[in-house]
Amino acid sequence: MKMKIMTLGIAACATVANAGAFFSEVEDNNSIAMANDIGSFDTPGGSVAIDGTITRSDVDWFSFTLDNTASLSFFAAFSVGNGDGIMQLVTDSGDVIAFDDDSGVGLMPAIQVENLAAGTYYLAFGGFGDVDSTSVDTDELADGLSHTEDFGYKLSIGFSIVPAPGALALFGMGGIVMTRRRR
Ligand SMILES: [Ca+2]
Ligand SMILES: [Ca+2]
Ligand SMILES: [Ca+2]
Ligand SMILES: [Ca+2]
Repeated sequence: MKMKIMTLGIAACATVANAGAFFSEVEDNNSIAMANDIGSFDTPGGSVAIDGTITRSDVDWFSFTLDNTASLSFFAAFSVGNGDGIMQLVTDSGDVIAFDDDSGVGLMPAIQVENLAAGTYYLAFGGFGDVDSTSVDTDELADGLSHTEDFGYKLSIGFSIVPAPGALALFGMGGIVMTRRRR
């Protein structure tokens, strides 16, 4: 059953345009100031697969920039074993806009956001007990403290970015080129 869900997650990654990039976390990334930058994303979007480890009192922060509004953004974690992860999505100004505990596979978190505006964001991946759902109201940031989880994880991140109206002409030209190639 778990394998089936994982397959679905990978299929979801594949629907995001651009070949996926791979990234291994680099410690110390235990605060927003020390976040690992996973890059900028523009039309048509892209995906990143992250390899990481959560140890006792550890939290991993990642940053990314959207050059245009992402119609759909997803963040999903996978782990072997019984690790219990949590995830937080934070704006550049420190506003916690999403938290999840167990929406993913097993006790792993998953977050899906529609219409995420252009800008820089921070994603925290940590252990259960660090922060909870009240952080969306209090803006308490994950700091690694008050959790004893210890597990390896893979984090799947994807963005689907629809061209802005001004870019539609260019998009049309791309379509003509493709038609010619088929002939
Ligand atoms: Ca780590
Ligand atoms: Ca860390
Ligand atoms: Ca969890
Ligand atoms: Ca904490």
